[in-house]
Amino acid sequence: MAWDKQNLKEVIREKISDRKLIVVSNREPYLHIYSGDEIRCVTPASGVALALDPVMRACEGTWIAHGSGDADRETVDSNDRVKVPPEEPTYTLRRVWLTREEEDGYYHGFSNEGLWPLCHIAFTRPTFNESDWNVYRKVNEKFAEVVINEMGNNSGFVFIQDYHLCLLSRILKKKRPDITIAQFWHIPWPNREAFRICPWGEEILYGLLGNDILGFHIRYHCQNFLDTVDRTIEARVDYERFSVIHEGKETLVRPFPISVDFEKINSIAQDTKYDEEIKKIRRALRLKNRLVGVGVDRIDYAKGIVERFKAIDRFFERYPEYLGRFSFIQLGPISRIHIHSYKEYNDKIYHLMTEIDEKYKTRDWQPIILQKSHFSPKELISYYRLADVLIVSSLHDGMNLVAKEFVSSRFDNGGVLILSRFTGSARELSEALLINPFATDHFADTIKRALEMPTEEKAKRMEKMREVVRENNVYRWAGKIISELKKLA
Ligand code: GDG
Repeated sequence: MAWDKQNLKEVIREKISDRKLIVVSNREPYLHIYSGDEIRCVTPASGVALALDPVMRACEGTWIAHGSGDADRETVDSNDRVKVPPEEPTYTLRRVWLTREEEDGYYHGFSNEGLWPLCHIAFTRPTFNESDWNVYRKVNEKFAEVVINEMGNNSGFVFIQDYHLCLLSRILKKKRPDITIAQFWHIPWPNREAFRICPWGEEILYGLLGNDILGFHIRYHCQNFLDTVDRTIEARVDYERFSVIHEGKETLVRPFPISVDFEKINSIAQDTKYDEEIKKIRRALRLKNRLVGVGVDRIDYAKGIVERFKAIDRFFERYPEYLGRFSFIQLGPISRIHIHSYKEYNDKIYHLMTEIDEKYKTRDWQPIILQKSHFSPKELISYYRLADVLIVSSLHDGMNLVAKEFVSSRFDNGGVLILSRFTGSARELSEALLINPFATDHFADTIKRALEMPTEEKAKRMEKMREVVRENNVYRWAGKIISELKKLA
């Protein structure tokens, strides 16, 4: 079956609409913010919100998340609830309030300074503070109380997002063994040697085993999780069924590769207004008729932006005939800037770009153009369409949606994707030019190969990748998880 928004809704109505569905995530799908004296409702550009929004609309469920907009408190009722989406209120958003200390310890601290680097093999050392861990535990308990409260006397399903809420399923199962719980882990699960350094590794594993289903993007991460459990705690790992049995309860461990809304991006990208937009960008950035490379990433060390710039430098050293003929545009919002390692990385990127620029630039040409701001999804499509080559060079990435967005927007079958082997996407997009971001010379040669690829080869590769993303779209991801959950209820 080809999945789309409509049949996802039907599957939900048929399978789970008789029971309550609660989604829990750190980030909320709708934020209220002040814009002068006015309050505006905005949606963070996240693939997860996009996939789960139709699910929530179809079953009129409840989404529980940290209320982080500065006008969020102004827009909820006395039970901290607000109906969303604003244009057609169908489901409930229940906001959880966190103090500055809670946000620091749980979000910036344990989640992003501890778990994020622990799970990404990116050679950035995790920081583990006992005080952050204690706050992380308390915040997970706080979320659990709100879930229990929202579930009331209903029986139902809970779908938890990501690494911010490792302990939630176990707390919930103790209080309400009747509810069926799934969690999706959006980042990689490392090998057991890497995981061993976490001082609270056992608690985290026990915490996750409260789930009935635990999903990762790829089978390899499932395998790593099973191995970690096998070597760390007292539990039975069943490698045949891909499951763990602990205290008589089974957790199924399954791959669900996340994706994007292919049809939506594909149809937006065909709007003729983009031809004008692309011309405008070419003029504004003085690109003339030069070949263009594009990168789109949150500024994060796991995305391998430094390695990408080094490869571009090597490319110009080796192939000076491209000086003045190729420019690389790096786009992306600054992220997690409160954290020292991110601030440092941000400075490093800027200095490296300046160094490379100084080395090669001419009066009317820059080798690397860095634009560290937030672009609208439509602006991103202009850049995807403009690119002769799109580069994703993550050192480690659960999936990487940028690669799939690029492929979805290239209805012209043009453009070449250079993709790191260490992304989940590389498993599906095997027609991309795969690279190891640490192998600078090969990476540099791959840029040359991409720029010189014959049109027919480009089209063949792109067509195949587009078929893969068209079929394995984000509605399929959500539909598969919902179908598995229903089997257990
Ligand atoms: C985690 C995992 C996994 C980027 N800049 C702008 C912008 N973006 C959008 C992209 C894309 C999204 O952000 C980034 O998605 P990724 O998949 O690349 O990465 P993470 O944020 O690290 O997400 C990752 C993902 O979860 C889903 O499971 O794939 O592996 O690390 O959609 O387009 N969007 C807008 N302006 C920007 O400037 N609007």
